[in-house]
Amino acid sequence: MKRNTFARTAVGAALISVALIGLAATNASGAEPEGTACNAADLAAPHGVLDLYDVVKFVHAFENQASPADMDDNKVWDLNDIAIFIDTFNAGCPS
Ligand SMILES: [Ca+2]
Repeated sequence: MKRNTFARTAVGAALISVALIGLAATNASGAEPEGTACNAADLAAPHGVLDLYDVVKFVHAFENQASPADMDDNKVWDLNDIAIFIDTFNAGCPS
């Protein structure tokens, strides 16, 4: 039980750190740097690379029921959206 609590705390702290780094990467206007997303899972800069920033942005959008996380565009945020995100993320950026 203590092990699970520690793991959750460590993962939570890591996610917060990544989110703060992501915020630092935004420019002065608050918009993300220019770039072209390589697929629907490429949600965060740097675009053209699928990484933890994209996962954090998806989780944040999913929690807030924001459009980037509605992967099948049906205005319902459910397991299907998570599955589509994972499949798209795992497909990777075209080389
Ligand atoms: Ca959906």
